[in-house]
Amino acid sequence: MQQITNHLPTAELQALDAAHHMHPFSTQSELAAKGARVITGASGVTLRDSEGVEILDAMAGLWCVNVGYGREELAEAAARQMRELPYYNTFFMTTHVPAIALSARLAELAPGHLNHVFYAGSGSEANDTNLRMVRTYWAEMGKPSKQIVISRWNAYHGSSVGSGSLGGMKGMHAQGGMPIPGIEHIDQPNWWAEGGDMSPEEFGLERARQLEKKIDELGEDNVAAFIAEPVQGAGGVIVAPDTYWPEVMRICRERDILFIADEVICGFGRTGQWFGSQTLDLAPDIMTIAKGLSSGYQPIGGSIVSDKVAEVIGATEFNHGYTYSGHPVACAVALENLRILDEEGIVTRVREDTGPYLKEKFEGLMDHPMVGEAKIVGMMGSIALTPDKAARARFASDAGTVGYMVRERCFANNLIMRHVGDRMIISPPLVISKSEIDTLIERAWQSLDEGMAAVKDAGLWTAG
Ligand code: PXG
Repeated sequence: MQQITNHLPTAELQALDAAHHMHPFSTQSELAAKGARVITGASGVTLRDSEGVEILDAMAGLWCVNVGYGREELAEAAARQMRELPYYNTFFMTTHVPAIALSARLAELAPGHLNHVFYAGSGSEANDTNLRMVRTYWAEMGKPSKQIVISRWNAYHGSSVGSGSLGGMKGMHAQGGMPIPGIEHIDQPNWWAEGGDMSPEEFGLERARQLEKKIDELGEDNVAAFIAEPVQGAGGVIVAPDTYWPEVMRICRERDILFIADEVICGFGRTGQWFGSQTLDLAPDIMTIAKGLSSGYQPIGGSIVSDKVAEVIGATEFNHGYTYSGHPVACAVALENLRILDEEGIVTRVREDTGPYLKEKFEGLMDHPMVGEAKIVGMMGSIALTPDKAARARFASDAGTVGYMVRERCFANNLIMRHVGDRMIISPPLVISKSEIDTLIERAWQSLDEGMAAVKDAGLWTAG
């Protein structure tokens, strides 16, 4: 068998990758022709590729490496736990110390009434758990007709059949028989793109009241829950107008439906508090967690469940669980990650120091002629690209054409900044320093300049 190491030439690694590795959310033939970028190492906020190039990772991997790359303590925690107890399950009346300790710590960190954790291996699995849990809750409450879950278009809740159905990505729904029955979608609170002549405040109320209308249309007796990300992440970092969430909370309360806050991106300091629900003053019955829970060092997700729901679910046998629910190594790493976030004051620093600094610099991108709006909460932000700021115009080309061109310039300038359609998004490691923030903004500005020139050269600088 061939030894495959970092020392092979990049082209050889790329050829092997294209021949045998099927990539998520990719067009394999395109990737094979172009060659994937091979990442070989990382430290802090910086990635290194197989050509020795250093790249500022303003996406924290996939929104998850909150404490940054290269933390020895996390490697140690994993090694220690692997030696002591590499695996045991939490089925059949057994438990182990890492799962106990992590659950107790999460109950301390989560808002008051959320004290119970059901583990999964990922955010997708956790949302599958949630779908079954809220339906089981209402069945056990003697209201078995309350089965429908309402979500939002353009939401991302995962890629399994259940969680992908909960999500509102039409491109995903077009493949493989999604959405499954019993899931309904309402519009997202994206004022810049969809607000028309309404003020942001009016628009926020209009979008929130779509939830009320949808519940009325379906009948309150048929609706189990509403699921939403506090700040929509993969949908383009969409921050709702201030009027939106208080109205949504009123509706959930009055209509007696459960609220699931998907904190997979917003959790663990991303918004400047432990959870996005705290930043936005939400009252979830269940929170979905993953990503920043372990800073991505181990695959782990879960649901933090309220006393109210846990009591009802706990009275019956919940026929659900995964081999890796509460995996001891993942739990040990997550616990150590939470210690680092806490003891090093990382969450507080995002809220009080580096977050406000990033906000000021990031909002400065509004001075660029191609940027129509800049939105940022803690350390997740987005800018809308436009050929005409005053009109909040979109480009005439297919959504994503211009965004992709700017992203290519970011790549060339050693900055990982993604595009979602024609919005550019960032979500850097929470440990990013002020001077690294300066570098991020400089590279972003340069990429916008170059991207704008490329768009004009291609004859695409027209409003649609
Ligand atoms: N909920 C939210 C809010 C997410 O962002 C999931 C659930 C699913 O988690 P897992 O661990 O199953 O991936 C996510 C994941 C992107 C991108 O392109 C975002 C995610 C995953 C993959 C790509 O921004 N978010």
